[in-house]
Amino acid sequence: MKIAAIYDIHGNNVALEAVLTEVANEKAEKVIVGGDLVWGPQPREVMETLMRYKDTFLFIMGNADREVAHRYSIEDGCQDFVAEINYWCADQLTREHLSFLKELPERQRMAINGLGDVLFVHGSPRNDEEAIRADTDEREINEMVKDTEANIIVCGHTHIQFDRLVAGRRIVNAGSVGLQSKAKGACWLFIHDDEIEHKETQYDIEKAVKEILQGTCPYKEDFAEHIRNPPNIGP
Ligand SMILES: [Mn+2]
Repeated sequence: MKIAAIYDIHGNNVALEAVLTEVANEKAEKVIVGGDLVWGPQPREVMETLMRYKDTFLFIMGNADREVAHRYSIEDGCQDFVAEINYWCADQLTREHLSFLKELPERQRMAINGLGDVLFVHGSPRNDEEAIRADTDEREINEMVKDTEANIIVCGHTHIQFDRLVAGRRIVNAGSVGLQSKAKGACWLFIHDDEIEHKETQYDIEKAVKEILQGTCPYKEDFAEHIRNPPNIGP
């Protein structure tokens, strides 16, 4: 079984298209889209791309999908620029897109030959806003994972790939397709046989920048700068 896990697309459609091309070339039989699909500069383009696969891919919700779909504001605890982008993204989407985002499930769980029970979540198994990082303390992780029996947990949310044996589990972060830190390319996971492989697909960053700057996203210059020069620290 070949499975692709593509997380944190964050409204970067050029990166998404490049990853989907590689996923198809690798002949992945299942694709899991790990949340935070649209919060970013090209929400409509990304949703239109993903909707071609709505009946074949598996999806989970990221915190930003909920925030966009329900138009979270400063009163809901968002920073002002986050709230501004939430509203703008929601305005770009159709009613169908918004209901699709609202109905995304929290998790996907799969028995994979050679690997066992694998749980796919956005943040941590207990909360999609909770960050698991390469250096998160084991005691903190113990609390986050104690209610799941899965021996492997695939997560995202923090936009940097890692693969750790911690808290009695293997925890693998897929990295971010469209708003990566510590990587120039579009990051994702390729699971094949009993291997979990980190992938980084090179994509046309200047094409993405051009499309972003032609659009009307608030803070579009910041998004363009981010994907040209990804920071070393995740969100
Ligand atoms: Mn997130």
